[in-house]
Amino acid sequence: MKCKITHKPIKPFMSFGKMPIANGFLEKQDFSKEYFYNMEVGFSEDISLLQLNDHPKPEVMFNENYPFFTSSSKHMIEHFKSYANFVRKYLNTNSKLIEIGSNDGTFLKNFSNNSNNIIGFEPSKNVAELAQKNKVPTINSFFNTKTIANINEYLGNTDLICASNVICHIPDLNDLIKSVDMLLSLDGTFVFEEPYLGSMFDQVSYDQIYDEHIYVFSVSSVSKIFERFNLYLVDAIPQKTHGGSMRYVVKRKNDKSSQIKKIIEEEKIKKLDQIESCLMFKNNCEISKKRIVDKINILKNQGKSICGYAATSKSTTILNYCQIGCDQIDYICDTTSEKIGKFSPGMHIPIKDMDYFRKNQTDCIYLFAWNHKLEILNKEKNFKGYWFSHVEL
Ligand code: DWN
Repeated sequence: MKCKITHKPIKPFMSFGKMPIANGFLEKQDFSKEYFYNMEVGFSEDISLLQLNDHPKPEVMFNENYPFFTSSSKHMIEHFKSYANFVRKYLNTNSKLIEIGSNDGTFLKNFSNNSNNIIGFEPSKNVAELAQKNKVPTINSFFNTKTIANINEYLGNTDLICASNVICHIPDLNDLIKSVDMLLSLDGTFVFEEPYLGSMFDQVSYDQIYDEHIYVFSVSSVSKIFERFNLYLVDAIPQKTHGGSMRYVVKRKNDKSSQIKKIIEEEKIKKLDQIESCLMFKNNCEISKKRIVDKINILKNQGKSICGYAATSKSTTILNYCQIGCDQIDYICDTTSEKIGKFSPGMHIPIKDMDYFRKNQTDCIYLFAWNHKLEILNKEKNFKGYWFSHVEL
């Protein structure tokens, strides 16, 4: 495999086996034509970046049927309000603002009184249409050097570009950074949040790795990547979202906060910038897999019934890597109408609505949306069964 940024050869350090499209929820009649790829990960020591080898084309993942809407979590709506308040300091009254991968407009809605100067780019048609319905100016396309040519007035004139859980989805990071460079004003700021490599390693939350997540970033990797383009990571602020994320602040001037230097030092101590930490992670994934498979087998041998809660993208990695299917899990409940009535990618577990969950309660629940545990356990406090997950709840 080749590093997607430097194009130098790197060796995969781990394979998760055959994987389907993480959000490819499907009907029974489509089982036989389901798409699979070999999910391998490698690490480029030059830029300290964990990355997928093979993955489906973006158009196969993000299209008119994309089944994830940011507003499906109340907690995330609140998070985006506070994120919007954080970035206001980079804007003045006439500033232009772009969001990359703006989904249903949850973040940009917080700037609705400035809607002449804001634009979201969202490649999934159904999701973009929902944002447009919510009166958030949205261009239904991928964000790249070609598509930004259509917003001439933003070139070199954009004070703020934001993204959340999106940059790791973009295969051609070189083109992405060129696009950011073409748009940003002289004192412009690029702020983005992504699941953090350090948190993934600490929790062994390997389900953060799937087709859409081509990269898992650290402060060291982001700093090295942007420097190649004369752009500089000037701040990094840890976030609690998605089981541990990092907010990155990038500017043209290299004026690093003391926090960055501290985090980079900590990453060096933990060897997050070297392959050693990946090899330890690989070992921990194998232990975690054995532990969860054994746990489920014990529950089943005791005659317990199990359902899954939230048909997350992440659950596709867990279910397929651990080969957990309908013999173990009766169904997965979820709030998303695009998933309900279909089957989970690869392992084909039926997806049911929340009404079904209330009427068909099982003894145990596998919480696949462990990253939303406070919100979900609070909402479901009447359910007296046993909650578990592969990460500590
Ligand atoms: O990066 C990504 C993140 C931000 O969102 C994308 N690649 C896709 C998606 O990943 P995910 O599916 O793992 O995200 P979540 O937010 O962990 O889970 C969302 C799913 O969980 C939706 O199908 C809705 C469901 N859900 C639910 O059924 N009840 C979520 C909550 C909070 C609930 O209460």
